[in-house]
Amino acid sequence: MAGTKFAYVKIFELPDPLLPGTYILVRLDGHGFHRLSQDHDFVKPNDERALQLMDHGARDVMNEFKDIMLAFGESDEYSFLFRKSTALYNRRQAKILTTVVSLFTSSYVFNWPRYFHSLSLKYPPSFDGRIVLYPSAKEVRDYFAWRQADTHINNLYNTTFWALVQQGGQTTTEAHSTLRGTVSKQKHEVLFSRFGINYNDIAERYRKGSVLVREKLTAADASGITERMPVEDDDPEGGAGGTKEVQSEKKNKKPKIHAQVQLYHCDIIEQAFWDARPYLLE
Ligand SMILES: Nc1nc2c(ncn2[C@@H]2O[C@H](COP(=O)(O)OP(=O)(O)OP(=O)(O)O)[C@@H](O)[C@H]2O)c(=O)[nH]1
Ligand SMILES: [Mg+2]
Repeated sequence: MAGTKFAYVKIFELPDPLLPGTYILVRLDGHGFHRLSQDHDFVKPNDERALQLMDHGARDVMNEFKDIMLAFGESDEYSFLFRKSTALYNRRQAKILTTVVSLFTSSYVFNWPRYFHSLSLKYPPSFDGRIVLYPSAKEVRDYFAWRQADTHINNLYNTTFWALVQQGGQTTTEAHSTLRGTVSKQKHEVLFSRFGINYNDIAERYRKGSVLVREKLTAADASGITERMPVEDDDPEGGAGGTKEVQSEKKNKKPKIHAQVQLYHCDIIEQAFWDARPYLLE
């Protein structure tokens, strides 16, 4: 079609490159999930099926885009961190954002029956998305700390709120007013003294959210891992080029390293998580 008198309209399509050498963070969030969760009888405060479906979508995204090093999910949102040197789609903003969000959404719909079985989707869900660029590792770490702190605050509130309603017989209005102005310690006390619930005994998935990490593992490491969803191996690391003999010599010397996407529900605010994985921010 090139060369037609209509082709000039192409000049209205402007480039939208993302600044080089910065961390690309994509965050998506379920659109209208307050209603969707009610319409599909999500368990309150946390629906294991819904959270696992979110994790599945995020894993599909990470298996497709190998430059995503880390993802964090809670409730109806997921954040993805690309390595700062990524050249994906020449760092075109719209292309990266729309492809990530649409792949996640189609995975959510595609895999829905795997988690919700005979409970069918009543209408098509959608997710919004945004890209934020971060200049240094500090902002990236603080971003993930912010999201995990949010998970904690929301989950403590929701757990106490629904205990008051479901076990304490309060109306939702009463539960809201019971909790108004309370600090975290008071919510812990309500949970323990009224309902015998020790907040720290609640599943880590709910307290800490989901952390998907592209881990570098030796075969020995990998065999010791117990919590794992079905994964695809990334391309094994190792030098390309050189003769076959040189390559096989290398293989004999170095343990074979695989990058695999692992799911954790661990602390990512503390230094230890990042110290153990310096490559995430390199
Ligand atoms: N019962 C239940 N509800 C959930 C769960 N996860 C998410 N939700 C619902 O999803 C909402 C997500 O919050 P928001 O993203 O602020 O609300 P939203 O309705 O999606 O609004 P927009 O994102 O602005 O479109 C929560 O407020 C809950 O109502 C879950 O595991 N169980
Ligand atoms: Mg939402």
